[in-house]
Amino acid sequence: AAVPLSDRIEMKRYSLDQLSAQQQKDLLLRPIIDSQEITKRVTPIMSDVRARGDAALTDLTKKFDRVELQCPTIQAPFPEHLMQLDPKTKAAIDQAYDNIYKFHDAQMDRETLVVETMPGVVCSRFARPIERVGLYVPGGTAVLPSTTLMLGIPAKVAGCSQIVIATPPRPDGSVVPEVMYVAHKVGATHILLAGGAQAVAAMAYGTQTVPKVDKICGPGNQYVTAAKMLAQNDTSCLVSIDMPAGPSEVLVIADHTANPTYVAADLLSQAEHGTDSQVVLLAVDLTDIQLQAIEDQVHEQAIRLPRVDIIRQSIPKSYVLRVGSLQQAIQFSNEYAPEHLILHTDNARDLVKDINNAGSVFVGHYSPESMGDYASGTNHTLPTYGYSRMYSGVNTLTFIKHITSQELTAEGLDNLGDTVMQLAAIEGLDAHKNAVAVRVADIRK
Ligand code: HSO
Ligand code: ZN
Repeated sequence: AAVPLSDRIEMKRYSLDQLSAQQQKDLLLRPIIDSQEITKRVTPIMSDVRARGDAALTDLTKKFDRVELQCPTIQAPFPEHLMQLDPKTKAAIDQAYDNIYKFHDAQMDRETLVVETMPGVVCSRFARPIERVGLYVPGGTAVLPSTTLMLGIPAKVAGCSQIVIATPPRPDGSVVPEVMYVAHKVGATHILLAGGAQAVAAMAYGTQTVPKVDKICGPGNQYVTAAKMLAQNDTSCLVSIDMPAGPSEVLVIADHTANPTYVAADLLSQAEHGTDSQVVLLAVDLTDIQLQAIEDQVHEQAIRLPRVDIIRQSIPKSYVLRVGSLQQAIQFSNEYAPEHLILHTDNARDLVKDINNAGSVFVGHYSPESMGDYASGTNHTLPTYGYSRMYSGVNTLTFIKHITSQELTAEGLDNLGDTVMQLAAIEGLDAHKNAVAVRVADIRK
């Protein structure tokens, strides 16, 4: 049946060859975030938690989440009756866990790197876990046990000894049982029942019941992101973060081999995340009829989705860009630097070598983003907002740092001593030079 045009859920349409250079650049931009305004609101929240600890946390949770808690934290071992799941859900979580664990475990570098740069000069590098980490699992419009998996598994694999999982409480003050089950599986030590900037502050500064952490990871809204950035800049709490975060995004490249139903389904799976989700379709040399088929599918599928109201806002902000060739598509995609890139093209695998910027790539017609979002093994905490230019998604390295070491023999010191003394002299740092000289004098006696 024909749908009234006014109600049609439609992306904007552009053609690359009809856009000026400036217009093309504008399409690469993400919505501007007014960070000053957000910082203004987040700063007092963080100061309050820092000053009053748990008391501030319970007050803020009452104010923002309308939940009254006796205590904001639950310590492991978590009560089993709070993680009861139906068998199908449990089996699904267990399978996802196994795949994600397998892929992240394989990323571990457990060997010490040892290089003898010169005879008697041995340099090494070895990994150590970041001891205490805070994982932020958003609440909001969706329950996210998957994010608990994506953050918790690499932290566990890396060997972090203290894992705090922060998540907003449900209206009755309880933890989502799926999140509790995953927290148990990944060996979390604490669950912090709080969201927003107050949760970040609690983990950054520590409270009476929340241990202070060394690194805070995980996606969140603008307040959470601002709080993470503020904490990272505050040397008094000495905490780092995984990456800056913006709204979730997908860029889809589709050529004539693309199945319109699949393409539309993938676009909508991203568009349903939030009203600010970014969805881009690059239509490679598609006829009007082929493009129309995708757009029809977007509308037809969207109106049947429970989250259609979110999609009604995110899809009209999104766009289709018609391009003449695959090379143009890849070039645009590399400049856009999407969080997710899905390739609905012939021989999609051959394109991967040309992709330089993307959080995660979904290759070919049978690789929807949903698989990576939940269970294939890759991580879904990925750089957004164009940050895939320089950031990786969460992985085991997120929870590890490397230490280097060196050991020189007398022969090594003798071999390299003159070079170091020369360089120290050039820098006018005589104490440096002497540290070598006093030893070399003995060796060369
Ligand atoms: N696509 C989201 C992750 C997610 N999807 C969680 C479903 N649940 C951001 O990468
Ligand atoms: Zn998703």
